[in-house]
Amino acid sequence: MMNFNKLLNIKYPIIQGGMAHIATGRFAASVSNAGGMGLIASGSWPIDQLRQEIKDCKALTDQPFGLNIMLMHPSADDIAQLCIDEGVPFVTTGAGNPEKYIKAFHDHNIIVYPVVPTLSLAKRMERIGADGIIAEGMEAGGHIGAMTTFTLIPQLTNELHIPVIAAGGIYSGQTMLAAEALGAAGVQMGTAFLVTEECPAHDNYKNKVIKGKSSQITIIGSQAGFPTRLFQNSMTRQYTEAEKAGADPMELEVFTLGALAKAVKNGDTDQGSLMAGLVAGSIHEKTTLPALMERIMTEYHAAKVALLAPAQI
Ligand code: TUI
Repeated sequence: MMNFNKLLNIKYPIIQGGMAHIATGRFAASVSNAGGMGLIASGSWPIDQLRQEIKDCKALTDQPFGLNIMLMHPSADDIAQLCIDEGVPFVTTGAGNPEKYIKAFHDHNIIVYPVVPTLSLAKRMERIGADGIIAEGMEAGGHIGAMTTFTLIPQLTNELHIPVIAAGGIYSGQTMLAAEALGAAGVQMGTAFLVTEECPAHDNYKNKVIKGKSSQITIIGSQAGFPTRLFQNSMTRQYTEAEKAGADPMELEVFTLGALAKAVKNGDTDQGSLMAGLVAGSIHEKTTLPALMERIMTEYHAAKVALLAPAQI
C-alpha cells in the first residue's frame, strides 16, 4: 500500500531524489510545500553553503524535508554531522553503505532511508535498523546498479519488513500504481522533478529532457566501477573512447569532473554531464511542482479505478 506518507507526515507518498548540484534548499522546500518529501542534495556545495541551504529550506517550509548524502563524497562524515547539528528530520543515502551513521542518526531522531540497488544490501540495512529502503532500479539517472525496478522491488517487498520505496522509471500515476502493485509503499522521482518550473537546473538541461528520446541516453563509467546513466553527447563519446582504449579510472574522472556543474549551471549540453533516467523519453512538458504532483495523484487514482473496473465488452 502507498502509505509511507503517513509515516513521514507528508501529503503524498512521493520523495524527490537527491540530484547533485540541482536540489537546493529552496527547491526541496518547494517540493515539500507541494506535498512531497523534498530533499536537499549534498556534496555539490562547501559545507557552509550546505548549512545555508538547510536554513533556507527551513525558512521556506514548515513541512518535513530531508537531505541526501552521497556516501562516496570525501566530506560525507561532515555532512552527516551537519544533519545532526541542524536537526534535519529525514536522511537518504546513496552510492555506498551508510552503516556507520545509522546509530547516531537514530540517537538524534533522524529517520534514515538508504538508497540501495540490491536485495543483499537492503537486507543488511534492515538488520542494522534502517527505517525504510529506497530501492533504485537501473532505469534511474545518475549512478546506478544492475537490477531493473521491475525485478528489484518484488525481491525487497517479499523479504523486508520495513517500507520499500520504488525509484527508477517512475514519472506518472501509472508507474506509481505499478510500483504499488509490486508492494512499494511509495515512490522516488528525480527526472520528473528536474523539468519543473521551480527546478534551478539550466533551461538547456530541462529542454534536453523534454525533447530527448530514451535512445539518446547511455551509461558510462561501468569499467571504473561507477556506472552512470546520462544523455549521450561529446563528453560521453570521448569518455567511451577513452574507456575502450583502456584509460585508467583516474584519467576517466577528468571527463566527468565538473561536467555535472557545466550542465546544471551553464547549460553546456555538449560537454556537460546531463544525468537523466530512461523516463526522459516519456516526459514532454514542463509544469510547476504543484501541477506535477496533482496530475500524478489524479492519474494514479484514475488508473487504479480503471484497473479495478469490470471489463467493458
Ligand atoms: O547515488 C545515486 N545516484 C547518483 S549519485 C551521483 S553523484 C555524482 N556523480 C557524478 C558527478 C557528480 C556527482 C549521481 N547519481 N543513486 C543511489 C544509488 N546508490 N545507486 C546505486 C547505489 C549504490 C551502489 C552501491 C548504493 C550502495 C552501494 O553499495 C556498495 C557497497 O558499499 O556495498
